[in-house]
Amino acid sequence: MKNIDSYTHTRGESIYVDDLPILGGTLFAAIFDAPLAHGKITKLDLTKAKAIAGVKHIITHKDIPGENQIGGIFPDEPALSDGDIHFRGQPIALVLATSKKIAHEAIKAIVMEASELPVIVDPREAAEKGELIGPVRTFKIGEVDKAWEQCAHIVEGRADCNGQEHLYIEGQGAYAFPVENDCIRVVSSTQGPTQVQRGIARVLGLAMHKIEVDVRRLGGGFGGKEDQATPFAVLAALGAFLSKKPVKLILDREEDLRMTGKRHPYTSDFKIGLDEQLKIIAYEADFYQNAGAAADLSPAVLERTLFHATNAYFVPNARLTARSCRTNLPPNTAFRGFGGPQGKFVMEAAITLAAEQIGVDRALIQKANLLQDGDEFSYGQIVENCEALKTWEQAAADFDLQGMRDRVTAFNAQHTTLKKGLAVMPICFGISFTNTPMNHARALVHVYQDGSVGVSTGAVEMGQGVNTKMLQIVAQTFAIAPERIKIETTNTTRVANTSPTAASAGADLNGKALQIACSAILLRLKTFVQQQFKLEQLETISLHDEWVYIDGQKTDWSWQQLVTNAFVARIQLSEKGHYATPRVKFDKTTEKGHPFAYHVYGTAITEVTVDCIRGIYEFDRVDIVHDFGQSMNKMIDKGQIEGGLVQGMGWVTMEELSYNQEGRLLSSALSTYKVPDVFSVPKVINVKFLETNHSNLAILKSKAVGEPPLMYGIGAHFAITDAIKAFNPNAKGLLSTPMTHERVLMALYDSFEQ
Ligand code: MTE
Ligand code: LUZ
Ligand code: MOS
Repeated sequence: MKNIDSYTHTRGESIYVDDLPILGGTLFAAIFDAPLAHGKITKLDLTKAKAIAGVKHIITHKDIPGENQIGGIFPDEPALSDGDIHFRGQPIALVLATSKKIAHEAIKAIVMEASELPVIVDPREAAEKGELIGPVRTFKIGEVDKAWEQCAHIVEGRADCNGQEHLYIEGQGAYAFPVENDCIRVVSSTQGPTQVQRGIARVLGLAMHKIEVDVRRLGGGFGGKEDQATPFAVLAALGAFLSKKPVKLILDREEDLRMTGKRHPYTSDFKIGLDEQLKIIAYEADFYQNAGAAADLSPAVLERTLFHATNAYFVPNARLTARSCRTNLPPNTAFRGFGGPQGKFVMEAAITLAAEQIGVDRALIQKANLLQDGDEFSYGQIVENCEALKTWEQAAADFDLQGMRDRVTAFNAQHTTLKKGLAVMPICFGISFTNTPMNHARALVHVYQDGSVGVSTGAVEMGQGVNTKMLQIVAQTFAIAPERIKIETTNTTRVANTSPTAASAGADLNGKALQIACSAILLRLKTFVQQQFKLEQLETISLHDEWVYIDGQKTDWSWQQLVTNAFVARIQLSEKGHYATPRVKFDKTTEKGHPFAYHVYGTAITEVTVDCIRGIYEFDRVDIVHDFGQSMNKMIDKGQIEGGLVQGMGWVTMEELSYNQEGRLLSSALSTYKVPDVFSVPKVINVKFLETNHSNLAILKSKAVGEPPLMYGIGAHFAITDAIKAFNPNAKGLLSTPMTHERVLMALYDSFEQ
């Protein structure tokens, strides 16, 4: 089945926040944001700005009727600065004007003076100064201190990861409408409608039921709108509440780049020990997360770094320590993988360094240590239904890994200035919010008297196809045509208390709730048929292709007839469903538990050709075997693999997020921040479906697919460094991302001897 949005997308008819018809009286908002990274405001003069014709209001923290606070995990982030500045781009004042242009003119007319304080941008410096957010977390398994004695090989090193800009096509934005009795209705580009509702209620000092949040779809979120859509929706709502007019706030690209947080950069130290058989015996890692100026989701991201720090490998003795470090950058936030990629990268770096020192192919170490059923993760969960080795072996066989390696070696022997590199990248990603209480969802189904169906869930469509999957669940349960089903907007008055659509769990959680609701209606309808046809057993009734069957025989009741008759018989045709993931639990005091419903596995093989004169490279191919379970939509799921892969490749290759020592974003436009385009994606991407049929907690056994493929992209880094080593065995600095052309060129000629 096609993505149900494909028709309106390709015709340009899909509606985003900025496409909503403008209501009369609407005011346009713009944010005056901090021009320095750390300091105290000594003067804020709004007179000149207020005098501009068309400027209606300028709102500061003093105008906030409720609490000036938008922090989620910790209350450490004001909606508007109360005098202290902690990062460049921090919102200070909100201008409301009759046009966006006038609002931006007014921003320039605001006069501010501030005393400057020292700026920290480096997480290690922050840690030294005690600038930590939340507790230091440590996951432990085995006895790492004793285990070093059993190791034949021990290597130590440092690996750094850069941040990453989300670059959703639709920027942050919201449109807020005042409603009678001090209520607010907001259309927001958010992954978390309830987060937005709660944030607005808090800042306006209102009960949550006074706030309605509505989401049609997002032009991409990638985690960037899990928490960080909230501040902008809050500001729009604040404007609407105070002005009693509709208020529209849409960030321009450069504002969005400057004001919002990104993937967390990390710097990490590692030590790994292996025995003669290349088994990993011990692993120690210390992660320093660059959290930016406020907690946002950083503590949760930090936790997931620890969960995934050993990637798809069994490590019997490990000590993994992570600190969230407060710096003067915009608060960093969720980004596809949610700290997992940063954890996995360090493990891959450690294996690479070990392979180099021992003098073996790194793939030998990787394969020798893949997880197997019965192994234990550092957090206490036991490995079940493991597909690590299966995806590896199928990838190696189907794509002829040995043949590829031989061709690369032969190519490198024949060429001096062109070198090829190869890397295998296995992944293992846990599905569930690691914060157990978030793992539940609701759905609401109305069957209308003409047999058509309206569906609401807590899932937010952001391009990942979750609405199509929701529709498939309804179509399958009722055995009716897709045309009969409409997926409504995600709205807090229809489905309350939603978790954000995140952690790749949107389809599982909301799909299961939806299945429960649909099954209840179906049972009611079947019971009605049983009574009408005077049947002994309910089990003899089934629905196929819009018809009711009894004992396999078609009746003269169509779906539509059934619904109409049931309605006349006063049968309830609406239902809600609630689903809470069973089994999951995690105890933060012991750092042990069973946090994930299940894990997703896969293996990617990446081949690259590096031009060793210029430092540029091309990806010849990426071959993937991915564990989909029983994919419920192969086209959508394949798209998720391709998109995730390329996004991950961008992170480790060309996307260079750059802040200077004053905390100013240097890569502040798309002329200086490069993302993969049609010329830089791999020339060939093969995706093979490993189909498994375990009973698991995935919706219709179709495993979550959103985030895991991003981590295949890490293979691009190690394919490039493999090629560099073929040209210059002395090359250094290969354990940090991103491998931009400049950095490749420098590595190629680093201590170059020939
Ligand atoms: N795919 C598209 N096209 N756009 C997105 O914004 N977000 C990713 C992933 N795939 C995203 C995407 C992220 S970060 C997550 S958590 C999942 O989709 C969320 O959706 P799901 O839970 O329905 O998989
Ligand atoms: N968000 C969150 C996430 O709040 N908790 C998680 O565990 C998570 N994992 C991935 C992405 N977003
Ligand atoms: Mo995705 S980072 O869980 O929004």
